[in-house]
Amino acid sequence: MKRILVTGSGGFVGRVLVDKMSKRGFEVWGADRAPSESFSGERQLSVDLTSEASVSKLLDQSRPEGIVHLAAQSSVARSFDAPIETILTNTLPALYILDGLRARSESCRLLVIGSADEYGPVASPDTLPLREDGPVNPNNPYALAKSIQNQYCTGFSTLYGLDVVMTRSFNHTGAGQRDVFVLPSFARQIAEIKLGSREPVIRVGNLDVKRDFLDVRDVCDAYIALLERGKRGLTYNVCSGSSYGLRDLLDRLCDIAGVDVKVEVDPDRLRPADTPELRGDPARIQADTGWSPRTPIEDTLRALYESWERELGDSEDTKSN
Ligand code: A2R
Repeated sequence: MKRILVTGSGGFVGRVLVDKMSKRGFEVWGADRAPSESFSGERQLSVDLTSEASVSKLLDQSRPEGIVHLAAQSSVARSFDAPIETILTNTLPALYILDGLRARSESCRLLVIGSADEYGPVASPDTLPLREDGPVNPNNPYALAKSIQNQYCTGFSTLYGLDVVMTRSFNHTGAGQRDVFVLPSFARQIAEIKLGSREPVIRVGNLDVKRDFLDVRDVCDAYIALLERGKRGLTYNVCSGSSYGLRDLLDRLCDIAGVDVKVEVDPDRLRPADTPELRGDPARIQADTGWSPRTPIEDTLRALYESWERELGDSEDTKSN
């Protein structure tokens, strides 16, 4: 498998994945709504993946031997305000790709990215860590869409013998993630405080939740491992098996920056429904691919914080020049 199509190639994960795969000698094609700096020339295709005709053309142009389907409306918070857009964006592209592969009957492995959010609220801590064969119970529009996507990927794999592998990816972060997500939002505010452009007050949502966080670079290694060694028709947790409280991660970011802050809860940042703890069981991916995460959480937080300090510092320099 050499020629790989990455959808959502200009996004947070896509940029890291394209870089890693190119360095490992894959011929990488990228598809996204807008052109991205990671590519030059014909291997970058600007498409709206919610159009069946565009997806069909994309498959004909790139003729992939493997596809990593990342493209999505990726924000849970936004999904509450835009449920229809989220459900269409997070279901139609995979369906069109599956049907395109069915119609072409060419051998191509498809890796479809789902979410740990599909598991929904955890009824009791006894059900942790979450396993792939446990129940799903999506409680927001984003999770609902990802869960629908997982069901028809499984169905198409069985019904038509397509070579599909799915993930349920737990939280991940790192340099370059937008501040609509929780840790980049903390990192951005802390960097603003450090650079003197903000009072030492951080506005937060619910800090009493625990999440299983991975570094985006480890997540991309997991996707490559699943593309190469995942078992057809199976869903894999992409997770560390450990969870961290948001309060603890906020404290660690402040320590990295060397700032003292006051914390204020912002009601606009509280979600209508929140799951107290998400922690996955990585046994399946470890057994089938040998993958396990390698980046300590401290390194991830430092990379995230430093990327915001750099970005905000650069924009201050630009303003003052
Ligand atoms: O919406 P935009 O303009 O930011 O583009 C996003 C792109 N995308 C699409 N591309 C083509 N046709 C579409 N209909 C379409 N809808 C969205 O996918 C963006 O460039 C990319 C997603 O990047 P991020 O939002 O940065 O997501 P991230 O963190 O890279 O997540 C990758 C995957 C997603 O499936 C998440 O749901 C999952 O990992 O956690």
